[in-house]
Amino acid sequence: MMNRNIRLVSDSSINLLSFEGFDYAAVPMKVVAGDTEYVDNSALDLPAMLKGLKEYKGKSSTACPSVGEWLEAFGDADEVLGVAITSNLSGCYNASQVAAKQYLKSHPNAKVFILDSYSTGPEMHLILEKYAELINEGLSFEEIVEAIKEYSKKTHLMFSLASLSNFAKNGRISPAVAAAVGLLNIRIVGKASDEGTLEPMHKCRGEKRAMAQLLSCMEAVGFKGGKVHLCHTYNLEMAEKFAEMLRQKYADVKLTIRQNLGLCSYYAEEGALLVGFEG
Ligand code: X90
Repeated sequence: MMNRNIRLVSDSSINLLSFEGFDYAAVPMKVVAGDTEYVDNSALDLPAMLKGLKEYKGKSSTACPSVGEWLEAFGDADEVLGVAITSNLSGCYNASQVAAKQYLKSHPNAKVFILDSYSTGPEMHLILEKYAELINEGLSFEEIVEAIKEYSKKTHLMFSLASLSNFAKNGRISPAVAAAVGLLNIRIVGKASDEGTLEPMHKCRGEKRAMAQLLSCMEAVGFKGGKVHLCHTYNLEMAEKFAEMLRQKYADVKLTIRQNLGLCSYYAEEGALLVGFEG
């Protein structure tokens, strides 16, 4: 079989800087506090970013990758397959689409497909792994695109967050929703909605209750074990406890635990647990 020149791409909200066995590039998001720009790539010093944000008194914000950064990530590949953070919370996907059009002008024989995940973080990781599987099965570009669209209907993102303050400050949830959180020891358990926005489902007192609620919400959308990716922001303890809960109930569960990178750490904030899973 002819060796295909395929590049997998994503943005840094996927929380993966490398992807074993594949030619892969992640375009970096940015977190901005005054004159300081934190670029969400392998050089980011996450503890320094969180410390800097705590000390910064002004309004911090984020920025998505530019068209040029996407183009750079496409490299010189014949086939570009990717996944981007929800277009309803970020301009990232739009930039990828503009980049795709430009890329095809300079590479008329190439093919580019970037999926709008309507989600982020560990659900995007599941999508990336599915691309890898489909490529390894030897499917054509067009077959992969169809299969990935189908697969993404079965994947989910749920989370437990201790604060929604950066979401609110940046106008990415309504003030009414934000006002309902921020109380001591209250966790919001929610999901990425079908439209790719943050949808709170429950307010829980303490992590233990949040974890029980998370699991029952997962089961309500058809979770029966299988692949799960957990991403946390300085809360390895909760991630490990939740992993143990899943293993106790579902012997066949296949879990990974990783730390959120810059963008997800900024919005999900400290203590967060994000769960990507198949329904
Ligand atoms: O373009 C930009 O500046 C980036 C904006 C990103 C906004 C959303 C980040 C979400 C990070 C937080 C927890 C899960 C929420 C899921 C909602 C789909 C992760």
